[in-house]
Amino acid sequence: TDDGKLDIKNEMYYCTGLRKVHIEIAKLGNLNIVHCIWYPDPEFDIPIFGVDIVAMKDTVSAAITDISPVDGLDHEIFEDIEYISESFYFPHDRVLPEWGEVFSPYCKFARLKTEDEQTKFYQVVLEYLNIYNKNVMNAKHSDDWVGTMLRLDDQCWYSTSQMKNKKTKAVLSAWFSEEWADKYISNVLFD
Ligand code: BLA
Repeated sequence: TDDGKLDIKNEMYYCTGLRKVHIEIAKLGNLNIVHCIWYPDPEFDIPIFGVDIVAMKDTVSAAITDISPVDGLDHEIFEDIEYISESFYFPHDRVLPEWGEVFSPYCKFARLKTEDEQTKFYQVVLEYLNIYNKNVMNAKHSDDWVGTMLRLDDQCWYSTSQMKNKKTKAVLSAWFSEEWADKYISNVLFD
């Protein structure tokens, strides 16, 4: 809007191995939000990459990043990020809600109070992304339809779990109709 209270930008891409690369930058009143999910093509053995940052003025109340499994944790990528995960410590770690069991054990979820903590979060995202990108580059198309079905199933589970986060809808329906918010959540954010 012209008064600068509401601003939502969406970018979407795709490439071999990824069916949807989505980044959203939103300003909803006092809230600044970065929402980002990279959804794999289930015919490739690639997990889901995600970041969410929710900030009010200078404080980041929620910063979360993860490489989330689509067919269990038995994938070489998790060996690589375990090492990275252990090298980052956030002083104001937050506890995941129950639906957060979709995330991997290497999910980082924290409140960021200082610029130092923000820089560290930026670094962990970058390191996760470097590993993730290598995995996408090297991934081969799989003819194993059973594996494809399992990975598709877990992508659905990821999205339905994310939809259990009442905070997403609460924020959107403060600015849009409930019907619009529901459609946006199920078609754009977590399809
Ligand atoms: C939390 N998500 C939140 C919060 C808000 C939103 C307002 C509460 C902040 C807080 O607890 O401090 C809202 N997030 C949004 C909105 C959009 C958004 C409106 O992206 C988009 C328009 N959420 C995601 C993704 C992840 C995610 C991609 O969209 C993870 C990869 C996670 N958000 C997530 C989690 C919480 C959260 C785990 C905390 C929920 C809780 O503590 O109950």
